[in-house]
Amino acid sequence: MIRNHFPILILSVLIAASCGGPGGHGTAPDPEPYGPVPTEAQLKWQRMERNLFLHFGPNTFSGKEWGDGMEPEDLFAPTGLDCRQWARTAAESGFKGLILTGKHHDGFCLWPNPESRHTVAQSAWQGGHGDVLRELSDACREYGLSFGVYISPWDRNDPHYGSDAYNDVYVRTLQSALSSYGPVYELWFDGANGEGPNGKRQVYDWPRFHEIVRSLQPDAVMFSDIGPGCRWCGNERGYNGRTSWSTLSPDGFTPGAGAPPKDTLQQGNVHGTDWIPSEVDVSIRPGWFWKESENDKVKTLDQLLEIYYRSVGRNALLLLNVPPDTRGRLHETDSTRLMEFSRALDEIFSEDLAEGASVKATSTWDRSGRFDAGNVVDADDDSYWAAMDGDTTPWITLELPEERTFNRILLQEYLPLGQRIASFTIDALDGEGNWKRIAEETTVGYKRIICVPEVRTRSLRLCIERAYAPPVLSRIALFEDRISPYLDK
Ligand code: FUL
Repeated sequence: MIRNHFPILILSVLIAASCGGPGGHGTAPDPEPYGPVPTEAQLKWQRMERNLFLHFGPNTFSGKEWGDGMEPEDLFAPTGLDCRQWARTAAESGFKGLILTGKHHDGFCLWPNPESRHTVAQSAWQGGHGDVLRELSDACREYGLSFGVYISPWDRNDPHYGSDAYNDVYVRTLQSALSSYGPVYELWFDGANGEGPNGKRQVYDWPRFHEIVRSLQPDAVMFSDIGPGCRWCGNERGYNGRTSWSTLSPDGFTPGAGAPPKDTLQQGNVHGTDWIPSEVDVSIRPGWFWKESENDKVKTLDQLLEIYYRSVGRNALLLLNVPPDTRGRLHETDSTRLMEFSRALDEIFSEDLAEGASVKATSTWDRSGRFDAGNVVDADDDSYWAAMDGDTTPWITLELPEERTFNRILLQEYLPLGQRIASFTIDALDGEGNWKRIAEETTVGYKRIICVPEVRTRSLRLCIERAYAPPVLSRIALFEDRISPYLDK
């Protein structure tokens, strides 16, 4: 057997020797992943970038943020529920998925959950035959959107809350919500864990909850403070850490009161054991639920753009809450703002000013051409530049076809190989031929948009100052934002 392989072995040794082997010459084995990497589902999730959150339920009608679970079921009485309007608005404004509060802390279920006596089935709405999960999941399919659901573990109505029996009830509740409405892209586990109707608190059986989700919806990304699919960004004001690792070490922590400190959630753990990227959840209004009194407090376009730069532009996914009103429609002010937001993003990011640039790097993985520096300016997410094996401080230079003006620099690491870059600088060549520092930052990740004052130049240089493995970048792009005054500070 060995003898049969001998000539092939000699041949490959000869080829490798003549090409120079790994390290910038000839062809080398493809770059290996570094550290934890995303699953296919996490990668797909991250590429969605912007999703909508919909807080809807009895609180919409009572004006409360947290219902106490004692509200009569008839309180839930939308006068003209139109989930197709939610989905149409989301699709037209560039959002890819929707997450509905199927059950908030009051325990009221927006679908006829057989485990509960506090649901749409006990209400007079649609004669007790209504089902918001059904209507929304159908609308999502119609508009090509992904459907997700929030099912609060904290339940202020369920009489079993505070005993082992509640974990069984909750598992069967998940089972009911996850088996009847088609694919679910994200399951939202809220960390709040207050008292139930009898004053007791619940010890949640997280491993069981995860297991049932995995068995029924293997591609659903599970959100909680600490994952396992994606993590909370540590605040509800709409920003991720300026340094943001998609890795986290969740061992020894629990969602809720036992979660890691807020700055850890914002920044992740540089050498975290698991791939658990950050999700930024924030409301377009002061509260999570719709209130008449907040119709004039909808966030401005500038505020939304700032949130975009501090979430998507900082290696996180943006989950923007836009709560339906008592009709069961997105309010006109909110839907108009979403359209303005989407038009502004289209305008800002429509013209990539790095197009046509000639790109050179101080090192390249090999000479196969597959990992060349030019890959950072093509439109293909799956092509990337890789620096030479062992080189963790390469530079890459962009020579533009002519002088161009921009104030946004977009970088993307090629995530299937893990997150590697820990710090970098960017310089631009000024009129006198001097390199001027325009940015000094830390992580990149899925997407990093650096917001700088206007720069006019023909040449730009990105220097990787620190990386844990040779950098792999899939994109460098330049844009001019004439709408948002936001600058990184
Ligand atoms: C929190 C909840 O207590 C709020 O009501 C809201 O659902 C927010 C998204 O998460 O933990």
